[in-house]
Amino acid sequence: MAIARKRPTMIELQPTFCPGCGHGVASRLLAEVIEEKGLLNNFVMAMGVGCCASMRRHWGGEILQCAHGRTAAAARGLKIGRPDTCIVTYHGDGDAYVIGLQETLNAAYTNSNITMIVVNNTNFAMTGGQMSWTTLPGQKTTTSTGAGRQSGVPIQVPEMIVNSFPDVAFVARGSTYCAAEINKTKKLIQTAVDCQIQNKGFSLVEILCQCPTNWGMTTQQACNHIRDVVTKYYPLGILKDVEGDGRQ
Ligand SMILES: Cc1ncc(C[n+]2csc(CCOP(=O)(O)OP(=O)(O)O)c2C)c(N)n1
Ligand code: SF4
Repeated sequence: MAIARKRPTMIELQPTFCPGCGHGVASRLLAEVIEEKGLLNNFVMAMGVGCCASMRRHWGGEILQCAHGRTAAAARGLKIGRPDTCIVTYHGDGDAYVIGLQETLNAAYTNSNITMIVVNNTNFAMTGGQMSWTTLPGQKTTTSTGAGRQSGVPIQVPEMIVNSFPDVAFVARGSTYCAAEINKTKKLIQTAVDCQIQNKGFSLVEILCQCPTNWGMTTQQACNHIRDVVTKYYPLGILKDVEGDGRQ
């Protein structure tokens, strides 16, 4: 028998992501974690520009809509002004790792006490599926047609952060491709938010999400693609936990 899960308070209306999109799952996990931790009235989402921006229509919590790529910098400023408020960025890989790479690295470099949630769907989805620095070798996009991406390597920002800035509190990668990984990803978000509440410093959870629309796949094909292909380039798991191993 299916178990009905209560809709999180912050998701006030039906989301308008494409059917099967991983954003719907990732953002719901964040909404569940914030509510379960009793932070509903002490939380601001610093939102990037991308498909996430459609959340302004259905998300009932406080949102700071940031300029494209400036999300981590805006979140840092917000945290300085409201140090007791839980500040979480929510954006895509284009926002956080391409146009906003400097802002993201600077937040990690300064070990800012914010949490970043980055949806990695290996393309600039909202603008029609252009190639991103996260695009896989051979992946076809609207700007890498024919044989697909032929040069460059997919950028691994979480790995870059833990290798460059070892003081950060928590960095991990999850996915929305199946129920088991969704449950694990929720625990990653819980831990990241805990780090911020306990003033332990910078935390980031990258979430590999399906984009059936721009990948030209069904939802099931897109989920299988993450499991079989995308995770080979972006391994799942915890890359850094200030508390050491064994917390999850
Ligand atoms: C300064 C600026 N440059 C470019 C754009 C156009 N733009 C809007 S969203 C977007 C890409 C979003 O991709 P991503 O952050 O990966 O999020 P996704 O839509 O894939 O979830 C781009 C290039 C913009 N709005 N502002
Ligand atoms: S274009 Fe892709 S990322 Fe954007 S809402 Fe649709 S499926 Fe989701």
